[in-house]
Parts: sequence; C-alpha cells; structure tokens
Amino acid sequence: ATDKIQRTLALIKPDAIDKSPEIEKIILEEGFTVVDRRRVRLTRAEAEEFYGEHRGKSFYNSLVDYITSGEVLAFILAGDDAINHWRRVLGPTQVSRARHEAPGSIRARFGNSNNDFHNAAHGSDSVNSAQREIRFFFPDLTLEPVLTGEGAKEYL
Ligand code: DGI
Repeated sequence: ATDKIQRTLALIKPDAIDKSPEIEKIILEEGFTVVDRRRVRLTRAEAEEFYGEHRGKSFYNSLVDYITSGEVLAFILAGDDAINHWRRVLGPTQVSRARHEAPGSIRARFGNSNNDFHNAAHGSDSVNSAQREIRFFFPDLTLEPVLTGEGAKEYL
C-alpha cells in the first residue's frame, strides 16, 4: 500500500452497459469503495465538454458519437492509489493491445472486437482530471477531503 487514498471517475460506456454487473463485481473484488453511482445518457453538448481535451482531433466526432450512443454508468471509486489502480484494471486504451498485453483486463474482456476504440470503460488519468470528471458527473455532491498518509488533504 502506498497510503495514497484517491478518488477516481470510472465510466462504463454504452456498449458495455449490459456487462455492468460483471464489471461492478470486478470493482468490488479489486477493493474499491463505490462512493456514488449514476446512470445517465449524455447529450452531445455534454459529451463534447467531457471529451474537450480531444477537440479538434480526427477521432473527436466518433468519440462523441460513441459515448452518446446510449446510457453510461458513472462511478466515483475510492481507494489506495485509485487513479492508477483503476487504469491498470482497465488495461490499454486499444482493445487489441489490451487483449495482447493484459488479457484479464476489462478492456480485453469487454471491449468491442470490431472497433479498437470502443473499449468498454473509462478511468481518469490524473488527480486533476479525476476532480474535473467527478464534478462533471456529480455536480451536486459535496465530498470530504481525502486524507493521505502524510496527513495532507486532496480535494477531489
Ligand atoms: O484515457 P484513455 O481512454 O485510455 O485514452 P485517451 O484519453 O487518450 O482517449 C480517450 C478515448 O478516445 C479512448 O478511450 C478512445 C478514443 N481514442 C483515443 N485515441 C484514439 C481514439 N479513438 C480513435 N478512433 N483513434 C485514436 O487514435
């Protein structure tokens, strides 16, 4: 344990929502605490904001199409080193790479065989993005600061 308690935003994407019971089982087996959860269908404008860092990229429109194609299930997960822990459980971004490099990962198991980037689930990639993404999906939630091992506080 690194004594680095964090929160992160996990998202089950539309084409994997049928697998959400299996994915939730993994979340609990991995020792995460589910702080809150919300099932929502993003509007196009919301999806464009969520993926704002990719605006202008070649795949931006297909990314927005994908994430708005149905409901998503958003979770706030808490735990030791939660941001990196959840990304390890997800596996690599591309489904084909996940299947080669991390066959037990969520993206390997639940990603789309026909589209490398329809990768079943999302995880925040830094403390800043976790903070932004948690506020995006749970704007009304007031969270207590997380106490880290050094006694410092991280406001997520
Ligand atoms: O944090 P990740 O989801 O692992 O990856 P990211 O933040 O770099 O990209 C966000 C999503 O955008 C990713 O889950 C799939 C999609 N994406 C990333 N790079 C490409 C892409 N989609 C296409 N079509 N082409 C890409 O090069």
